[in-house]
Amino acid sequence: MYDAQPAHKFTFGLWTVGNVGRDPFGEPVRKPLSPPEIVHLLAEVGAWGVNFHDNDLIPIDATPSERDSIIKAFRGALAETGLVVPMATTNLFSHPAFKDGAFTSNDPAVRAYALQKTMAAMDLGAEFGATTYVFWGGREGSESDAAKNPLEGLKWFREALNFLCEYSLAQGYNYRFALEAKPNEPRGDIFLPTTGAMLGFIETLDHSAMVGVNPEVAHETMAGLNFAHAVAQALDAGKLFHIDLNDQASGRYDQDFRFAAHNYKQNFFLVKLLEDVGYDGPRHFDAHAYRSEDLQGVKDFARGCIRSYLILAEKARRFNADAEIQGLLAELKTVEPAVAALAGSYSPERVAALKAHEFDRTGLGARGLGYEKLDQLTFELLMGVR
Ligand code: DIG
Ligand code: MN
Ligand code: MN
Ligand code: MN
Repeated sequence: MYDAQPAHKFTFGLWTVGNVGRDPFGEPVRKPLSPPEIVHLLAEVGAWGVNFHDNDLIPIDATPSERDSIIKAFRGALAETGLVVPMATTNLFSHPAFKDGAFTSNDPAVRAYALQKTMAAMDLGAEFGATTYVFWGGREGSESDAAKNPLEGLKWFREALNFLCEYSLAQGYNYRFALEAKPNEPRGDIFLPTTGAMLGFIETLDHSAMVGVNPEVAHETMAGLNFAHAVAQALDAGKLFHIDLNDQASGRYDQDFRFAAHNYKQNFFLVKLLEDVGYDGPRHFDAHAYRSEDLQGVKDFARGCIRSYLILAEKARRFNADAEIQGLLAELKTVEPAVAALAGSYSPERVAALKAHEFDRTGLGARGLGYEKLDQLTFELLMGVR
């Protein structure tokens, strides 16, 4: 019941199980794994696909012959395991050149270099059949707003995305762009900090139809927001093009925990939402093992991401089949015919009916809604006692 199938489309980035445990206060604790080693590890734990930043696969200073042999070895591992590459992205945050951002750097040479690097990375992703291209603007922000006018930052970001949409179309790539929001870290503030902000920004782009979002659990949680609500807004707008699953304690730095490692309840409602709507995109785990872990621990981490998702999906099925829970929900949906007639879109008849209707606001206020029982039943279902 909790074994991954290809239809689940579980994916991991090379940088996730390849994370060597470096943090701002400590050196690596694990030896690096090569891309083929990562591909085989992901196949072993049941992943369907693997994603990469350009420099996860090809080191920024690789020679052309080194690049060719890396690509050959990676392609060989994909062929041996059957893993696919659904998503690619660009590392526009590690090299010092991007210390003040990439597309929104004050330096036009850096902005131009970011375009060049992204086009090359898009070419690389297309070589492996990637159809989603993620943009996470980790350095697109500021510590002091004295240094950069946020309006100018947004203009530059829009110019870059408009240019790269044109490039994708001109190349005949089948990319959909997915913008990933984060409120801060590594910058003091990152532009377009939430999925909602991204959805608003997308509508200002020349090719907004090919641009959606890649919400991440940890990032909306860092902003103190309800992640399932952010995903619902993306789904409502037809813009959930990808999703980064992990977990996070609110009010902390970006922890990128194993999926559902911290907030079972929030992630239950997220999985229920995705399963209820029949989400058919990749279920991407953008997370990494605790720094305490060795290679076995990294495999435990990856298996845990998958099993936790499947366990919560089974809980969602039980929630939907639970007679007592569904009975309570049905009661909430019970509406008197006279009130039901008031629903619907604007019409002069409806205006007249609304103006004429006698509402019993005392009765409306006095009605008990049964949410305590409903939430307790949900808790008991999650705790396995029903
Ligand atoms: C941060 O969560 C970002 C980077 O890991 C990457 O650019 C993107 C892809 O999932 N998420
Ligand atoms: Mn993150
Ligand atoms: Mn991350
Ligand atoms: Mn992410």
